[in-house]
Amino acid sequence: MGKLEGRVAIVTGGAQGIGRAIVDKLAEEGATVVIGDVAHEKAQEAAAAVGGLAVATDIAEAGQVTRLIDTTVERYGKLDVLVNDAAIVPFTAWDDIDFAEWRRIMRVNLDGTFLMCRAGSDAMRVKGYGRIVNIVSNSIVAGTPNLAHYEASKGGVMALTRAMATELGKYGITVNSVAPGLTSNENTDASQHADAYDFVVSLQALPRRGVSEDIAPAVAFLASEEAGWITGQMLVVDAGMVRW
Ligand code: 4PL
Repeated sequence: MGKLEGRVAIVTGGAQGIGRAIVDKLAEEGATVVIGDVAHEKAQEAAAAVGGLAVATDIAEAGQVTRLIDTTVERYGKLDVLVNDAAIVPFTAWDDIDFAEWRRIMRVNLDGTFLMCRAGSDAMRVKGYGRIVNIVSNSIVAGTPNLAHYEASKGGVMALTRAMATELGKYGITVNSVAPGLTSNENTDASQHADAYDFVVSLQALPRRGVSEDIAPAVAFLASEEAGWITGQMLVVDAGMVRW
């Protein structure tokens, strides 16, 4: 019996990368999973593989967020778990971050996560139960270069997580974040971040390059009923690169 048996979960960004591994893990633990992603074809493929549903969603559009939540509740009757994984992972030197580039990242990573939390927590309150897990990054502790706007957005999500934990505890809702380190997946492999794989491993206590499947178990734990006395926390999952 999985630890998410009978639970209904939304995973944004579940079409690929870390989000896809989270979808597979939550389903393996018994959850019904709905994927909200702009990469709709890949999302449909990922959802079909676990008997779930994909709803084409740009999380930065309030109307699309409402549609994702409403579709989930109409189809499956409730919302127990919300994993906010959808994000843009840029690689931009500080000198090249103009205001348009800053807003491009903030719009999705911070504004979009806010919209999902705002609507998702309302749906959870109906049942007096909820688990929100926001995916951030260990780079907000490390100050990793070429990610200043991304780190500002993820630092915002970490702080939002703490504030929401305080206000939503009385409704049976926990709100935590998981902070992955650099992991190899189809997207990072194809990016300039791949050049840092060996350097990052040299900073880790555990000298092995991470993959998406290294992150998903921490998310499943915080999304489970047994994590019910943990809220407002950031769990760093990065082989010991940073100590928080
Ligand atoms: C250490 O979250 O945490 C590169 C790219 N290096 O996205 C990240 C580190 C990246 C990170 C991240």
